[in-house]
Amino acid sequence: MNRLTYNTLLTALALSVVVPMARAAEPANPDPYANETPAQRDVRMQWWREARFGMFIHWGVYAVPAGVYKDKKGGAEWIMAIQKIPKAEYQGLAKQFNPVKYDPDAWVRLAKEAGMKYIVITSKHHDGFALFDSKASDWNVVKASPCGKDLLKPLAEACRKHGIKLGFYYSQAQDWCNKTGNHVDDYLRDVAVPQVRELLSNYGDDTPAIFWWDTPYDMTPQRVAPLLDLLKLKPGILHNNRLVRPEVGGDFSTPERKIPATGLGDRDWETCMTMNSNWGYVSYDNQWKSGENLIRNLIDIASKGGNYLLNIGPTAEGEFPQPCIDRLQQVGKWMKVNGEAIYGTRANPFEKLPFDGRCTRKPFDAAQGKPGKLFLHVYRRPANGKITLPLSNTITKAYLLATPDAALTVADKTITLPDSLPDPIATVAAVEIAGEPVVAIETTPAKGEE
Ligand code: FHN
Repeated sequence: MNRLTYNTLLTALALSVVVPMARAAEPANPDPYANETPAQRDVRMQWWREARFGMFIHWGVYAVPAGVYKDKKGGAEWIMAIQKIPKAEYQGLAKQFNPVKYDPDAWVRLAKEAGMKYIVITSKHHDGFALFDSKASDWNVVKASPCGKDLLKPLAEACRKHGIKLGFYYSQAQDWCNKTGNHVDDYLRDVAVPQVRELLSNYGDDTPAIFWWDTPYDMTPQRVAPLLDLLKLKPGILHNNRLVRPEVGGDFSTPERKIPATGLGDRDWETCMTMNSNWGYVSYDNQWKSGENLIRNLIDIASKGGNYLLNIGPTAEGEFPQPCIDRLQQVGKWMKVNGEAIYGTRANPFEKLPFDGRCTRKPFDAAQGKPGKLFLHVYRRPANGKITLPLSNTITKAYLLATPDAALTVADKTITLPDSLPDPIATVAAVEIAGEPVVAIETTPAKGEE
């Protein structure tokens, strides 16, 4: 074999070894839950599915104009964009953002008394103003406002004290002050990624429990990869579907201001909703939803297997508007009696309910020796006071959650309600059944069988 052929062979041999090693290794999937099993996911989601009810808080410099700028009404948290306020002028408003009445412990107690189990607060909305101390941008509450202190830290401490989970909302793609032009990649590199790292690192091992992305404009899998990867800083953290479009990823979908007619199948979901007509505080917005409406929304959402994230827009001084407090207390009063029919429940098993109301349920738990329970949320008492359930199961017991020691009359599949119902908004009857509900399919009798 001549020298040339020998060298050629050696080179080919070397390349046959080197090339595979040199081939770029497949980039690791940035999604921290890419390899999660359904059972692992159920464990991670359990507290959130149990919670069913949370508080959304939209708070920032936009609470200063509170919907009015130079005597013109329009916009809440979007006022800068809607009223085309020049950046320097808008940033000047931060000099008036001094929440001297901010009492995070009181906020958390109000949420807890309402029956809420978690809070999601806007750490940075589209205007770019951060409610936290950030090294990535001076446009934040510590450096740009007389407040001069991080507002998330005391809230995290109050949530920890009262056993409420805390989540951070973060607008990862829109930023009207920090992002110049369309340099989205520069913005992500210089502001969004460093700030998300700060939010995931600086508020304790348990905080945030949720990351709530929003408006994924111009987001691509490549652009969001570093943000997804950062979630590994908080093992077990939940995040929503709004990091990137199509909004099908994350741990739960987020229908906004609406309740899906029949839920979203097996997908976890959370309806976020304003208490009046705006997310951020608007001084003249008195379109408050009634307490009855809010309670029935909560029931309706739980009966379809979802969570309710109900919004508060605090004032620039750091207070919840009184109509919000009144409604939170009214919902809390109902939850004190009926929370068992909401927390940790699953969707209504029936095609059609034989009464005016909704149904939630808790599964039969053999390990704990707990019977299956149906919760009938009765909005209006049937004229004859009777409800016959299309069930094959045996009904072993029935009682109102308001009067658990007073058994209701049960005759086969029919329960008889008291002459008057204790709660005009929704009276809940708990119906214990043997096993998981087996819904009797209503069949119209064939010809001649009538
Ligand atoms: O543009 C935001 C809006 O201001 C608000 O934060 C809602 C809450 O879900 N999200 C976006 C609109 O979908």
